[in-house]
Amino acid sequence: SSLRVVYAFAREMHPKTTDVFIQYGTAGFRTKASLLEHVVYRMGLLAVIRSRVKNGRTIGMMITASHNLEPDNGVKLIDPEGEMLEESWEAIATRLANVSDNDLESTTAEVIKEVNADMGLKASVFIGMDTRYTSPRLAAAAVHGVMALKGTAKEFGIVTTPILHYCVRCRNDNTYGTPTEEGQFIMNHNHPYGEQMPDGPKSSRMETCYYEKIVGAFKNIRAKLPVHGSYNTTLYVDGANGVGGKKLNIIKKSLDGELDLVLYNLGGNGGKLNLNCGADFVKVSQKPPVGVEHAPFQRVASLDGDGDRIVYYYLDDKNQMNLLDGDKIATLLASYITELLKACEVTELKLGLVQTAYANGASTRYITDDLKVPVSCVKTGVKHLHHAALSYDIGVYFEANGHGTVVYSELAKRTIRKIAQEGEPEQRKAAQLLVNFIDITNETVGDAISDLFLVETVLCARGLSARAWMTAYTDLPCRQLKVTVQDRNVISTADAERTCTSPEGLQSKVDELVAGYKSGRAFVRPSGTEDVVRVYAEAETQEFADQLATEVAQAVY
Ligand code: 16G
Ligand code: ZN
Repeated sequence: SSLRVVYAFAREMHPKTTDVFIQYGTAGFRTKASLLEHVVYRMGLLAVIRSRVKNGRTIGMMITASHNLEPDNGVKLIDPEGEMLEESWEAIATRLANVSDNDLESTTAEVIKEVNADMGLKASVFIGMDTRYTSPRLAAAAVHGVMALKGTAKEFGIVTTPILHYCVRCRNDNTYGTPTEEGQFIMNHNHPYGEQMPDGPKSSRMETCYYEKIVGAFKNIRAKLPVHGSYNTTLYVDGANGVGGKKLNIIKKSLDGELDLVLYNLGGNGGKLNLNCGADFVKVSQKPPVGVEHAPFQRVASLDGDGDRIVYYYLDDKNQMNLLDGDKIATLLASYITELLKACEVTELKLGLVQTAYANGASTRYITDDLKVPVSCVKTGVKHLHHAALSYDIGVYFEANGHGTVVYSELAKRTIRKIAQEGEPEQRKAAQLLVNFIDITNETVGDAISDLFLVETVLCARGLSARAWMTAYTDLPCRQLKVTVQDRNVISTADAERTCTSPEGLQSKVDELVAGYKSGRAFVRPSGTEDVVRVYAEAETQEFADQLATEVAQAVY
């Protein structure tokens, strides 16, 4: 059949040239870019199958390796609601990625049968990529995979990961917005033998596109809340030489003094992607990034390479690093939402916070004792946090590394919108702010750009400088290390990765070491993205945290 010809042809173009086993991990497939072409092609096939299982709804494919260095790349699938691929499909993805070229056709047929996909349905896949030089080639492989199974591919070009998540969500739920960035170039690949996709949603439509929605809502709030106190409208940004900074450069033009963005590390001047810069570097090394000019106490927002993480920091007058990480952001947002809910006199909505084992112990104590907000701890990886956050009417989730967002239930949105229209004047005012706050939020996934505008909103509303924000609570000094072992999978964990269940004896050793330190806490977990074991420790002083981390690392080794 014609399908068979296209399929064989496309496969020839993206043959499997390596026998290295690859696994769909916490954030999809991620490895050296040179090992990925056949994987991405096959994920194109899988995206079509997934779309058909979801009744033709749109699936997303993002080509990125996030905060990893330039030689790496990766691919992950996005489900119709804009969420991460359903976990039960990860094994299918892994299987399809690893079969030989000879077995690819039969395995694909098996998968189609197993998941009961109706291959007569149309299928739609949105494809986006980060700024890596290997990304266009991989995006092309994705398109070929999609077309081989008669799906329709729409290429978004270079976008942040969260923008693609947002567009997928909008395509499947047009009440959320229009699935485009503003004025961007979109290429449609309608399969010659397949059903033509009805013209995609047009950017000329009245609904708000990504930038308009976020920036519009931000400006709305600014118009209601004047700048005051120690808040300063200048914000420095470390773009990690990736896509996030580039997008902020577009947004910058539509801001009229509400926020003065000073952008660094936009990828020019030989700046290398994520190299000694970006959110992950800043958080893990606790050092300022290269490529950014610093002024004492000037707040800086540091993004990661694909724009789904953000941390803030400032250097003080002694050039000391003061980090405002995901925990600080989560507590800032949660406390502001709580304040607005109180002003709305809403008591029926339950707000909760979700963290991982990496959350600083001081933040967890602050949330419980001072904010008096319920807090839960889940395994590392956005999908786990996102899922747990959905159990609250308003769920705030953040990893300490700066990945997070807020999710609002339909009930929460309905309740708040109603008060914004019908409440008493004071209630109405607070509810209207909340409505705008919700619109700034990208609820599909953590989004550095959306988070940046949320943080700036709260700081401005409260008249806070970064220094004042810092005083909410004092972080316990902490240290992260990685240990290379022969097989990281010999380590298994329970209790949201806070306890090692194997190898035998390791946890009691860790307990013993921790007991020797005041305010000590430590855990060991196998990485989901790299072939290493990670160690985290915190203690009363930096020296003790470093020492504890080293001792625990030795126990692993
Ligand atoms: C991925 C995850 C991130 C997690 C990190 C942990 C997503 C989108 N990203 O980057 O949330 O913190 O992996 O990496 O889920 P690790 O398992 O190597 O420590
Ligand atoms: Zn990222």
